[in-house]
Amino acid sequence: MADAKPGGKPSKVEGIKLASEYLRGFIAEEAFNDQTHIGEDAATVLKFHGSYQQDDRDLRVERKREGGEKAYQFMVRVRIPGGKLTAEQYLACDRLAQTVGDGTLRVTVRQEFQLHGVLKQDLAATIKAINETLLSTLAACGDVERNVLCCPAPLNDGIRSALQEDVDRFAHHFAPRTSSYWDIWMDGERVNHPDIPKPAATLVPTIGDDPVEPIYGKTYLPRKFKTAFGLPHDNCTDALANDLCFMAVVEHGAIVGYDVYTGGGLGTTPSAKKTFPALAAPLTFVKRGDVLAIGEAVIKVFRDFGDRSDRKRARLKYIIYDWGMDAFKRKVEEYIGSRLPAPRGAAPTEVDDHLGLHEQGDGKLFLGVPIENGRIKDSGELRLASGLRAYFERFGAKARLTCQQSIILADIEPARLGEVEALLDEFGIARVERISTVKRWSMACPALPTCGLAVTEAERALPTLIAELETELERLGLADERFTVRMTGCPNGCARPYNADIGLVGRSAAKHEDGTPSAGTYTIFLGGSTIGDRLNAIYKDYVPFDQVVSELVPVFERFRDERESGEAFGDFCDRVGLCSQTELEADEAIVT
Ligand code: SRM
Ligand code: SF4
Repeated sequence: MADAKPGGKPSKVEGIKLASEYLRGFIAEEAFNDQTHIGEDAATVLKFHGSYQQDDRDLRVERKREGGEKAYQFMVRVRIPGGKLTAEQYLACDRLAQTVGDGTLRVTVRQEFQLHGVLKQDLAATIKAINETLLSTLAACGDVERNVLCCPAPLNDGIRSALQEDVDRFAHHFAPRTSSYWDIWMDGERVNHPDIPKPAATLVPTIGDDPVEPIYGKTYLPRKFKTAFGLPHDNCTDALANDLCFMAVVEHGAIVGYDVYTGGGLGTTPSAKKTFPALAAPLTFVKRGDVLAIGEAVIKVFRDFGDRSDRKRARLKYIIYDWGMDAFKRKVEEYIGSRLPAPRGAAPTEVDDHLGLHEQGDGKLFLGVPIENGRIKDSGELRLASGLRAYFERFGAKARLTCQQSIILADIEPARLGEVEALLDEFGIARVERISTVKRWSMACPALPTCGLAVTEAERALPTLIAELETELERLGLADERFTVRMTGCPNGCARPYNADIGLVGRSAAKHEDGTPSAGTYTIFLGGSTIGDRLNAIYKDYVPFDQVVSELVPVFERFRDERESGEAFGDFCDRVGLCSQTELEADEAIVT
């Protein structure tokens, strides 16, 4: 099988990529006219530039009734390798959120910011302003290497800085090299950007390589491609959920190389039995100096053998499933030109969300501040957006975004800690000690009203569910148990529900008896792990939102009564085999 290229007519998206002439076409014509929205082809290309065309789904019915068009708006994703930010960059993103966005900034599970609600007339100025602060939106979305994940803890332990160095090199190397991004949004001016490679003209492509995009070629990759760098003792990047994972091999306090894992990916379409979530599996070991070479080989195999006719099956995991890991490894060896050694056995053993106060190891402190579902906004007493703005304005220190949708305030001088604490208190910002364990380890994707693929609520519904869980867990004496609860508005898996202890995946849109929309029904998955190294399985399907907690309570009771000493919730569910179903019944989910 290893030489088989998937046949079939290339999908429509392949035609659009080719016709776009290195991501230039369609957008250049449509981004600057006075329409409120752009056509489908332009919207496809725009993703590579870091923006999705969306509409406010809360307004759909009303707009239709009034005979108007949809309330079009754009989501703009800011690419931030390893989630590293300066105060100026934070403030620039915040300013955009307040002036052209919907007043909120969204920290994503991949250490990026999303702006929501940007109108088309403001799109170009928004992208320009992001670049002027030396961040970018290029390749935050699209069929390319996405934002590269790194442990964000600003620890001077000799490990984190080496990891971040490798992540920066990797992100830089695999960023697209077309000049169209600069031509369209920056009047051709290429910002001296730390994360963006040199112009294609200065590269020397090897024979057969595309002159403009030596790694990707004219049609880029068959689908998105995700990479994470992880640490076995701190798998905070949830690295095995990625197409490509570099799991550090640490010896005598230093990274000597990485075990390379391939084939992770969580998206699934219940109507297509051929799709499934998967965790990455070990491929080989590489020294630090060889991460780009192995990355290129894996990405080029994906480029050349990924399914370009069926986007539902166009991820790397399906090549590996179809060929088997041995055949895949032989193909990667062919591309890299040498035999690959066996992996060294580095695997996740723990996870740290980096919340709370910690010493950095250089005399300074960092404070991980929880952000519920990643949404930075002012809401009643909790004035998170105003508080973080005031913090960055006053202290001017660096920050990091975590893969658990939270933020780390770095480089705090111990002498000013009291001042920092007082400022956060003034704005009602709770530290991790003041939130419940279940809230701390929960995440939801944005879902309604912005996500065009959502079938149910997630981010707007999870707080209600967490409040109910808090009450029940307290009653059962389980309030201190650590387990992950992750909720999504459809099966695409954005908040990584399939390797969580408890995954709640939007199943069908539901209505109240009076016809108004309700939060919908969910599939409950149980038995993943907090460290992200095991997939869960289906416990119950089509559970109405208001019955989710009552379905979970008997499981918590069994856990309390039957667990082995020290056993974690997900491990218990996995051991006792609570889940009988492994597949969802066919129901349509949408991929783009
Ligand atoms: Fe995702 C699509 C939000 C991480 C799997 N994802 C989308 C879109 C862009 C909807 C769309 O295509 O129209 C969502 C935008 C909603 C909105 O209104 O903002 C969206 N995904 C998110 C974010 C914001 C969720 C979050 O709560 O943080 C995450 C952005 C990460 C980033 O900064 O780049 C996000 N998405 C993920 C992850 C988790 C991860 O990468 O660690 C996954 C599962 C891992 C994987 O890729 O398999 C994920 N998103 C998907 C899929 C399914 C892909 C597949 O292979 O089938 C889609 C659908 C698609 O691509 O067509 C999707
Ligand atoms: Fe949208 Fe589904 Fe992703 Fe949630 S999981 S953001 S609903 S695509």
